[in-house]
Amino acid sequence: MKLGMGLYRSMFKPEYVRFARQAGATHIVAHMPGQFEQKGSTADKGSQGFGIDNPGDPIWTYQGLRNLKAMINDEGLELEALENFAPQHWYDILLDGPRRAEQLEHLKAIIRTMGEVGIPIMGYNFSIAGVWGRVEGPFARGGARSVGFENPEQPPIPNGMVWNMVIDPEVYDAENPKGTIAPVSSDEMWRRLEAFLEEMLPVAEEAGVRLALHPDDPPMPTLRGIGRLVHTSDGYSRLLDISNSPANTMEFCIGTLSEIPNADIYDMVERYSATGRIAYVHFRNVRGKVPYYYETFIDEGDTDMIRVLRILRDNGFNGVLIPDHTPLMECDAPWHAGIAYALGYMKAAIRLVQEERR
Ligand SMILES: [Mn+2]
Repeated sequence: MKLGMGLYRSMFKPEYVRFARQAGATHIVAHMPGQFEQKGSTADKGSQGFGIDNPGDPIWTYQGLRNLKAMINDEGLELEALENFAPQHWYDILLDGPRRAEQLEHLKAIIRTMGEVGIPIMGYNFSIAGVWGRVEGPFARGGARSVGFENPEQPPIPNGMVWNMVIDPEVYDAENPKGTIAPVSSDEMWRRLEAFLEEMLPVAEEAGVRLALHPDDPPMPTLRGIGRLVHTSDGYSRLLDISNSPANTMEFCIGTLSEIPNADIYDMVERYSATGRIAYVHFRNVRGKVPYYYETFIDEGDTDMIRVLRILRDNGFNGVLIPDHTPLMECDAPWHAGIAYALGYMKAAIRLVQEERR
């Protein structure tokens, strides 16, 4: 098992990679879209959700990805995965809209480019509502600020917003009528995911890239009128049943999965790590389950994270684990301190479970 760290788009800089190395990480997961502030909060920013999706970001070109990987390699780390397509790349794939075919071709080109550059995993979250509705508060130990979910009212999604980001009006179809996105059933979302994978998996296999699906966060059965996919303990099983392709894999989020009601996180870790199709792990802890939960420090939530590591070890998981997100610690560098705390804990815990086995 390998220790990794996730970086947001604004953090693709040598100093952040060196910080990861100093904290013991060997791998980077690059979270591609979004304008998350460096303070690291992923709570909503009002009516624009996470913000406006930056159109034409050159990071997605061959040159952009090659430079990103080179920058990370120059600091002595590996680039393990890209995380999340930009909403502008695939809103009509999610919405089954008129630009679907064109957008599929663009995503295939991105996957081929990843193969050429040598980036082995593309993490994705097949969702229209996206990560939405979270609040920020002093929910973690000692009043550390973190995000939570408190069964919010769920207004429908305005047209022009996908994955909780606003598509740039010059990119999004200007003729798109005002109003809101009509409800979509969960079965229809599964149908769209299957159609997406049918097109993408052969390309990914040929490029040597694995597509890794994140569970729906928060794991509600519907969010803002849109059906969700992986929000029960059987959700990933349905994903894996779609195709046996080695490119059809999971971005296995311990935090999100442990928020699923009436489900046992250790059973899920056992069942799914035994398939060998976990591409990488989001290793974070949480207190509570939907529709009420709070993100915590790694050692204070409902889940025994060391027990999770032992199961992963016993099933031969040899991929990367990243902290995902953490509470912010009270100091001049709240995000850095929170992540460094998680990485130190993870590094010791991984060594512990590996030594136990010898
Ligand atoms: Mn996650």
